[in-house]
Amino acid sequence: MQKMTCVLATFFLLLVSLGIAMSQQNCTDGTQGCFVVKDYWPVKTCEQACEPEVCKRGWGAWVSQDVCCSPGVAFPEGCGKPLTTCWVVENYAVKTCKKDERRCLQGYGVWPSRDTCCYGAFKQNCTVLPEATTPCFVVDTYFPARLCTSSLTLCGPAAQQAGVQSWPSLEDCCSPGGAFQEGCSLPPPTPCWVVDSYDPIRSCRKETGVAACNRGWGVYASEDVCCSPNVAFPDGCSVTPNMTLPSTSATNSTASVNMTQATDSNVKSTQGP
Ligand SMILES: *[C@@H]1O[C@H](CO)[C@@H](O)[C@H](O)[C@H]1NC(C)=O
Ligand SMILES: *[C@@H]1O[C@H](CO)[C@@H](O)[C@H](O)[C@H]1NC(C)=O
Ligand SMILES: *[C@@H]1O[C@H](CO)[C@@H](O)[C@H](O)[C@H]1NC(C)=O
Ligand SMILES: *[C@@H]1O[C@H](CO)[C@@H](O)[C@H](O)[C@H]1NC(C)=O
Ligand SMILES: CC(=O)N[C@H]1CO[C@H](CO)[C@@H](O)[C@@H]1O
Repeated sequence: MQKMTCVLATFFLLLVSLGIAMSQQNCTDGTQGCFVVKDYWPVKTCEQACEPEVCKRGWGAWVSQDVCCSPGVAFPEGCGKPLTTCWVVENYAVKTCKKDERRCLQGYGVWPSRDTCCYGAFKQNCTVLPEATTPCFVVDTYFPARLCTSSLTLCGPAAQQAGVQSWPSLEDCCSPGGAFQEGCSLPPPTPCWVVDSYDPIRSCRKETGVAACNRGWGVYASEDVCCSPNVAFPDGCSVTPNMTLPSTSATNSTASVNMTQATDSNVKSTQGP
């Protein structure tokens, strides 16, 4: 019986480790490559690298994701996990917090629950304000976009006494000299485009995460913008957006891309937000 359990356990372990191995892409040379620091901020993460010059450089490269992410290896406290629910201060004057998943990657002033936000920011529970019947409009975010939002809790006399500024309409809140000197700005687009890889191919990919699109850096409104020279890369993407994976060259897995320069002169080079 014990032997049976042991065999089963071994089999299970094998399946699990196989599952873990399978979830990792092999490099083109068939190995797992190595694992290196991806991000220090706001969330500490590791990622796979395949380039021999990276894996053989003798520092900052580890054999597996688990090793790279262990406490004391790449980071003193190990890899971090991005928050999935995020609470931020709604208003400092009246001491309120609100849930806002756009801010999960902001990296500061973000808490995983209402209580941690209230006690973290104000050292006491948040104020509960009576709700108004008609909404007013208040500052939503300053960064990465200047936005107003409607509120039912920040309109009443208690909020006004605490110094909260509110406007009767979105237009009033957003017009220059309203909530912001320059007026509101456009919200970060979602989905957005971000750098997919730097090397060996410079490319951008679509990102649908609302938190990633609102992180305030390295986020572009379209693939054309992301791939234009001097936006994400000094020379632009290696492959022009419309010419990705022509079916004839897809048979070579080690695709050496023979379209090094995005030569479009009419690519819109409007800066991303
Ligand atoms: C990855 O490489 C390992 C050996 O290093 C091999 O056993 C496995 O089949 C490969 N996986 C894929 C998906 O190619
Ligand atoms: C803080 O206030 C909220 C709402 O009134 C309540 O649900 C929560 O339990 C309070 N937290 C603590 C730690 O008392
Ligand atoms: C090229 O891209 C534009 C917009 O990104 C798209 O409308 C068009 O259909 C694409 N053309 C081809 C041939 O894929
Ligand atoms: C790229 O394509 C051109 C012609 O289109 C060819 O002459 C050249 O040898 C190619 N370069 C590589 C590295 O395949
Ligand atoms: C660029 C490249 O790797 N070309 C290779 C594509 O695959 C054929 C055989 O399938 C090779 O002969 C080419 O050298």
